Amino acid sequence: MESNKKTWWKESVVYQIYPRSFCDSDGDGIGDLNGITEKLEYLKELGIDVIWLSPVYQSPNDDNGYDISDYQAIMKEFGTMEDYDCMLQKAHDLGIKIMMDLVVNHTSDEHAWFVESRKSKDNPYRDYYIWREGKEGKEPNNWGSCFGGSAWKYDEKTDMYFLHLFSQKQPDLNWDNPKVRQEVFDMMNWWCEKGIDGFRMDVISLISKVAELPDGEVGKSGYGDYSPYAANGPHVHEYLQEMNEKVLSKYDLITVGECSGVTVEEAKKYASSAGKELNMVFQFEHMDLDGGESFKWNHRKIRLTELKEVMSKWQTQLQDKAWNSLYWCNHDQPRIVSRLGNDSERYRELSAKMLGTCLHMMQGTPYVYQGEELGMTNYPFASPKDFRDIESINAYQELTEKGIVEPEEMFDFVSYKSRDNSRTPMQWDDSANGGFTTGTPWISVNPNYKTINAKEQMQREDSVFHYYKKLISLRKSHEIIVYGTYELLLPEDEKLYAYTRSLDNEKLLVVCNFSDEELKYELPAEFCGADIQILIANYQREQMEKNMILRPYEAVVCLKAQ
Ligand code: TEU
Repeated sequence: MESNKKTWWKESVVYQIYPRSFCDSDGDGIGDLNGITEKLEYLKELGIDVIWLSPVYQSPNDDNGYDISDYQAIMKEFGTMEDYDCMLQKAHDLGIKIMMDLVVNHTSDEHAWFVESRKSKDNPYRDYYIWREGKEGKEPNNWGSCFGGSAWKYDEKTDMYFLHLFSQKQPDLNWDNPKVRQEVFDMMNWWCEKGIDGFRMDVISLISKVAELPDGEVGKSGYGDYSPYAANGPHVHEYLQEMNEKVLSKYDLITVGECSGVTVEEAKKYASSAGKELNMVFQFEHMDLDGGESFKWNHRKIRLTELKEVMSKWQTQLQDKAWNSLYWCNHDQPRIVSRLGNDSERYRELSAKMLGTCLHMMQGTPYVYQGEELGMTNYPFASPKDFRDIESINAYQELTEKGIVEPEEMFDFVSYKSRDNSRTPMQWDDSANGGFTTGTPWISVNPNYKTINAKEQMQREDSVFHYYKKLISLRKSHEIIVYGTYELLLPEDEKLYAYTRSLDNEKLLVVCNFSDEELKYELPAEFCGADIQILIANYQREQMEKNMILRPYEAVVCLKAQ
């Protein structure tokens, strides 16, 4: 059956690198390509198959590289194209594939296309972007941008506005223009010819907007919501099928589309097993569970029952129809051990391992974000001046100035959810700056690097690092972890996440205690026999018992071969 087809990208584990914060080889305080090359052996040791590289292209860095001014050049701070080629070659020599970040919903306003586009109404590049006349001296519609304020910017030169769903320096490309699509496809082919192995597609669900650009429902910020008219828009599948035909289908690639606002039904189209668009999507439903009235800004904790419901929906409804991606972390999310686990000294490692277990035993392609394999934590921000991220800075300013949230409370919210939490430098060892740089880091290193760092964890058998290494290798030795069918147990339990996976004559049981309490757990009868093998556990555990006591944040996985 086509839908159950076995492929390498279903069996792979992906590791995301945020180059700015990974490893600095030249002491300028900013991570770079040579730094990545130096650390490839570390990743080999961890056992990952693919690196997703956040953008390394030329960029004025309004949004740390997600604002690209030249898709075929390397950002100066990161090195040169020769450095890139070296990194790619060495990765390939080690058997590691490279997945590039493709940011084509928008460019930088410093991209040559936009520089031309804004010159005049009849410039050949005018229609590369989305320009509109104002309405009665105001913006063309009420849409708010993701990073605060209006999604429109007035341009005096031609007395018109351009659309930017993200920052003012990230104008949206007009995908309805066939020339834009062709330019993007040519650029993608150029990278493929270089030998790269895949693409992670930034906000690809937003590329097709409803032509009339209608006003959206007004939220707390005072701006209208663009998503009903831009997310999973009218031609998105058509454009991706064209991309598949003109680029993707010609190479053996791994592709994942970042799809904010994607539903299971939409995902079945983007990532259908028929293979006409992408391999998989990043959905946001589990990450949005602790969202609130003012977007993501609050310190609500995710309820386990809700999390189980969402995860299980994706696991069961994509079965045989499409393929899942699995992630807790990326460069836009706070650290998972501080969010869903417990980052106290006592429970940090246990809960980090438990969370890794819960995710890595599911069906889909797992993504590990740099430092997740060490159980890295959120950053202890001391003042709003510590924020570096455009989203955090703008949100703090806008919501406090408008009196929507009190400054003290907003500081708490942003500290908890800021994207900067994941962007603090990778903690390599206990030397100055965690071994990330010999210079001054562009963003402060988390002071806990003296105890939480790669060097210490590589030397210690019971570390989070070694646990992740084992999770990754189990996936290689047990097909059931990749392909087994998922079934949730005890959906109403507020503290325990238990599920099974089944494949042919095998069955896997995954039990995770999400609380700091001891829990009683009655083992399903079929896992009570003597033939049960424990595959991995985060505490010492010799055997499964009928009446189990699960210790705080305990995780255990066992296998029954019939
Ligand atoms: O993120 C898109 C996206 O959905 C984010 O706006 C997300 O909602 C937000 O970061 C959560 O706080 C992608 C990139 O991953 C992000 O880093 C970029 O800033 C953004 O696109 C614009 O390119």
